[in-house]
Amino acid sequence: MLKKILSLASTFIFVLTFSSHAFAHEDAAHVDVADAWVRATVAGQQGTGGFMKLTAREDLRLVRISSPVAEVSEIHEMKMGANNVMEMRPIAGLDLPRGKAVELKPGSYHLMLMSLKQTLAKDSKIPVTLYFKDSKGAESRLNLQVPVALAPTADKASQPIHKH
Ligand SMILES: [Cu+2]
Repeated sequence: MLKKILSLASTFIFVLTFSSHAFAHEDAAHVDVADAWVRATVAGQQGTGGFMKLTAREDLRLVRISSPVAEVSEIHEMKMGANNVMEMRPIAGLDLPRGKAVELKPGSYHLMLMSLKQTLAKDSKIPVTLYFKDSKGAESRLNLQVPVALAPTADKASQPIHKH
């Protein structure tokens, strides 16, 4: 009987711990997210980018992303290629050293949503899930509702969505 109570108590504590994380549902990664936004699209547009500042509370690596609004979701890097042309390409992962803010921004690292299933209207929000691996290879994830905006400072929708 005591055992049962103890196990119930620990379940309760577990639930409390996780639900106190305002923005993270399920098995939340230890990552703070700030200034997240996804660029709005026009009808028929195939792809768009997502941007945010990620600060991990332990050494983590962003290994993949997903969103129900896109057939294909990738982590991209943009940099100057040959002939002084900006090029972007998918990368296998993005290291997030503990305590260091890593910025995903236009012209640099970004989340790439392709083969969009819908137009992303300004001032709406879309679900995006980030998947991380820690130094031991354990996976965790973070479910976000990311504001859709025209530019980072266009309006309030692009203000930080995750605060402690
Ligand atoms: Cu891209």
